[in-house]
Amino acid sequence: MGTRLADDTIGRLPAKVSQPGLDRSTLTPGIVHLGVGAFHRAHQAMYVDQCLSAGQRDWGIIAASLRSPQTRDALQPQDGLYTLAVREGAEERLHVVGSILDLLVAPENPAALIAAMVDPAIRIISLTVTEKAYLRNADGHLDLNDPDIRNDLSDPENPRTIYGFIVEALVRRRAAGDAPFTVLSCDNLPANGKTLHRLLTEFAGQRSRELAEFVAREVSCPSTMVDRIVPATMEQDRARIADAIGMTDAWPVVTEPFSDWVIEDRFPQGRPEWERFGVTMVEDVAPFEIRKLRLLNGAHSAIAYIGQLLGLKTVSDAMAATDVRQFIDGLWRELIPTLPQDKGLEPQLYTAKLTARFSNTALNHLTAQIANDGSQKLPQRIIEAACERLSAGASAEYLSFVVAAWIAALQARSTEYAFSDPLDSQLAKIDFDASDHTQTVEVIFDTTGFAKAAQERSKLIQLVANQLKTIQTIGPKQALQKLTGKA
Ligand code: CS2
Repeated sequence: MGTRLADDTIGRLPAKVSQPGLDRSTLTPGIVHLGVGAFHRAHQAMYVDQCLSAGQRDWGIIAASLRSPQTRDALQPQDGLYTLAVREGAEERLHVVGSILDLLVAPENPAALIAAMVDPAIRIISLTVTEKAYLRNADGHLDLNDPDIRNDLSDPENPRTIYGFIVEALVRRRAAGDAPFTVLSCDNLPANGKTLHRLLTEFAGQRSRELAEFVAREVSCPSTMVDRIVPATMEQDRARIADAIGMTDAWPVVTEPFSDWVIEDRFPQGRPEWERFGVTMVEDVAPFEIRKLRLLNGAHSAIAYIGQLLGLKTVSDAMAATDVRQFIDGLWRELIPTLPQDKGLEPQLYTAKLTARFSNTALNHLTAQIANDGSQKLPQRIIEAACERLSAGASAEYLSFVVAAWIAALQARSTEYAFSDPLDSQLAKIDFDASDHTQTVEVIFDTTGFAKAAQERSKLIQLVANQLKTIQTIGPKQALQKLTGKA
């Protein structure tokens, strides 16, 4: 084994690799982060790294995984250090991030994670756990039938879910006379803070009414819009980065130059001075969030499912295909009028930038990666906008095509699933080959809860069924051309 990135080797990094300008032994934790995936490490951990380097030394991160030990195993021997590779075209800028001070693996030792969260020095619990970890049922409420939620209610000292950990830590802080931490969801959910606050309150209400009232009243959950494209790290990235830094890094992270973070400024226990490093602190994040969820994430999902159907491996491959590119322009034409007006959102400028970001060939962002968890993503990215348009008497051809492409891509998956969905076991029971497309789509809407309470539900089902029929009859490429040819 050659040299490995760590505190005692960091001094040997070549000058072209930037690194935290600080003595890490003087840092103390102020944040516990749940979900230590690549996204957290390319985004929030980078902003905190800048704050620490600027002397805000008490905001270090204790990063916990709620599932696998992989990240801890890779980063603990490196003292939490890792390389962030910012790539565009032939250019790659390397920076070693030093804001993660410790790593925990919740299933191995839930008590250690609770203890970390109870420490009064911790003032923020942040989360990137993906949509599915919010464990909502088809009605959008907390899924009380979920076995992990049931576990957390019957055995609060050994939780498994975000709710179990957060609420147990809040109970203990309260008993010790310590103020609650702020809970900051950094996931792509609509009104993520508000939604998390409601679900936390529902969970607490299962323990006692009084606890629910306490959570509702005392726990601040600011909403936030997070934006940075972070593909999964590949073997070739590890090899290239090791070469460039002259030592091994078991888990570097690759990302794009663009990064954006808009946060509602409600942190009763304080926060890092993020605004010094390009973060926008606002009163209401909703307009920024809806623009991003629909224009960026909605287009991403479209590219993912169409890409899967057409055998296009990466987002930039898809953007280079004229039909797909035209489709995305058409999708944006449907989505833009659904955004709040007069908020300075500049959707034309925004989509022009997205076109450039999606076309970044250095990212190798796999369509299969984005295709995961469609049942959790499509409501806020596509379905809600489709219903709004239908209710206003407008067309929703592109939007309904995305849902049909998802269904067709689910059907086209081989047994070794290229992508997965938390509802896979229920989706597997559906007969995708049934001749009655409307019925198939209806069952899928029932299973996922899509458009459950919307008046436009049956209209949308009909549109999706028509698109699905076209895709199945003439093939995805022709179906796409038929649609974009009309525009
Ligand atoms: C993507 C997002 O995988 C996905 O669902 O749409 O992870 C996307 O890359 C980020 O939200 C960009 O900020």
